[in-house]
Amino acid sequence: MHRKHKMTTANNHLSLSQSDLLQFANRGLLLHRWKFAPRYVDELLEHLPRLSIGRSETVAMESDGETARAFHGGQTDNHTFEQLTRLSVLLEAAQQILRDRAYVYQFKVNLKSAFAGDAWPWHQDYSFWANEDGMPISRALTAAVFLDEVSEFNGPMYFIPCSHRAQLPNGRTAPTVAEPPVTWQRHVGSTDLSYQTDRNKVTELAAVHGLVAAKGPRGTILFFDSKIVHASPANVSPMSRRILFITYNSITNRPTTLRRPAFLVNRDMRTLDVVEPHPEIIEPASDFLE
Ligand SMILES: O=C(O)CCC(=O)C(=O)O
Repeated sequence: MHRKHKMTTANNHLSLSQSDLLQFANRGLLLHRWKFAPRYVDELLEHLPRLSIGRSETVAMESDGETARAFHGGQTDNHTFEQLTRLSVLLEAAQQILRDRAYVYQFKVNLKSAFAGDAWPWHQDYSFWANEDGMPISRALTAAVFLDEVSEFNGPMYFIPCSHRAQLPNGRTAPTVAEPPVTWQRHVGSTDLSYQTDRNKVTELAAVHGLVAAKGPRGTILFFDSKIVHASPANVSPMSRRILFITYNSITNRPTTLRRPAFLVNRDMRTLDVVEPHPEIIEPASDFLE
């Protein structure tokens, strides 16, 4: 699809408002008032296979050994995805929340295939980034872009609002400490995810703050804090649930340990210029968090 992009700074009507920023600070998650239009989601889906072709080492598999669970990285080699990471509705918003210039720390698509997409146990993303990559502080966030409609049926993400402000250990709390080897697949796996949030803590936090399920139409944009406690159930439905995730990190918060592969921890830490989306690829979103 041809799009006329112009390089610019903030386009005010697409920017986050003060109340958006307050909501993110308080709850640790925010639904954007804008979403991507179906024709743009179609364009992203058309390019999706290119994130895996010839890049099998970057693809995580489900435990059945047959179904792809997630594609990692590849955005820097693909113009469509590279441009996506720069769009103001994502990058500008991330920079507003982080109050700093940002770069792409991680880029992935979780595929949650029909019938086969497995669960994600309760965890905080920052546990991985702190322990594995030496990310100094939690000044990072993730933008989720829904490539399929997400409903109560196809494995929506569950969040505990406000849990990003709880004092939780960043360490490994899964009952899997002694199991070598800790490969990168254990950072994206289902039952054996390396860093999980203690179930007693999840129970306590959920009793105070409740849970929300992130549901919405294709093109929905959702931001969540690197420390918010989240999970998702298996997808037993006949509908796939593909979500594209872009993690933005502050340029002053670069990781100190680069031992994981570049497709998990992007080595290109240069700041990005914001690109304004063509008006036809953006439309107002309606509320969906329950
Ligand atoms: O895709 C999902 O349902 C969960 C993803 C997630 O928790 C993560 O990538 O950290």
